[in-house]
Amino acid sequence: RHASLPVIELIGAPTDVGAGVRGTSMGPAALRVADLDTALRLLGFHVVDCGDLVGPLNPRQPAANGYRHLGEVHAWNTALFNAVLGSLSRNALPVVLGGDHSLAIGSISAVAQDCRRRGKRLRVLWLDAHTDFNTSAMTPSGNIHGMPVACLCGHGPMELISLSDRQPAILATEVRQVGIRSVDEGEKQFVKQTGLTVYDMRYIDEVGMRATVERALEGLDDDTHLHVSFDVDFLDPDIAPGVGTPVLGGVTYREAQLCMEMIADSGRLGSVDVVEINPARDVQNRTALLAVDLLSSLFGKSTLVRPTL
Ligand code: HAR
Ligand code: MN
Ligand code: MN
Ligand code: MN
Repeated sequence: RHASLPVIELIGAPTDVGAGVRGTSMGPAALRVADLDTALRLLGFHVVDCGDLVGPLNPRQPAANGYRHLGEVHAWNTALFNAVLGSLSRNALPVVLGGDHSLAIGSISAVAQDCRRRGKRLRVLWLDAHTDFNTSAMTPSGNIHGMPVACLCGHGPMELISLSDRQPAILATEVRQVGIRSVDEGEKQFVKQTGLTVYDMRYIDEVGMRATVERALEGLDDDTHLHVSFDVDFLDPDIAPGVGTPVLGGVTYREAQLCMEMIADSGRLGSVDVVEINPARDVQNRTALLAVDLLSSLFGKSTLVRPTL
């Protein structure tokens, strides 16, 4: 164990209230069964599993005023906001085990507030098939896991945009999205209008993952806190079938490894979400096992020493 490494705190958030498909509530258990803690300890980290947060069950209600389960999503995010803020105040590195991606509202609101307190800059790397930039006016589903980036940028219901001490919690210019390949029609216009930086799958096809991640991490300095929000549907469903909303044509195993290794090399990683693992859709826990493999790379595991390129 190395004293210079931060303590990693695992925070389970077993919920699917923000999703359309049930099952991401089993994500934290799947990651624990896949031995996430051991994988991180092997890299020299001190790992504290804080256990699971407690929140409301899925009431299986239809959308009301453009939102499904707004009260329940708010309850989970309030609990997560407090847990992540506590973890950061202890100078630990929180890893949120989701749960659906609506949880990023609470985790990133806490990260943003902690950055302001410390006078740090923030960069959010959003690894996802989806931009998650819907609002109640444009959502095709009412599922709030399709809305977290919009909420964080100040476009959403009062209870979800005002968790942190400032509104909006973050600026769109602090976000870089990678792996995108499913954007709804209204959402597409809103992404363009907002000027969100999106490196979609075509971009990765054309310039490669190396140049993509270089650009997404451009401008990081010693005082930047890097938050990685890892929606596992970023990965191609052939290698990661255990997700609620799989989209064809995702990131390959090698591309994902390179992406994680380059983030590790930046030395700026400060907090992580691992979300949207759905064990009910998985095959022998392979999606959680793959996530653990990739998280090891994200936290600095490499095959040998880093080659000089
Ligand atoms: N865009 C769709 C919607 O808003 C689905 C997006 C949610 N799925 C996710 N998020 N896994 O990344 O309903
Ligand atoms: Mn220990
Ligand atoms: Mn997502
Ligand atoms: Mn997604």
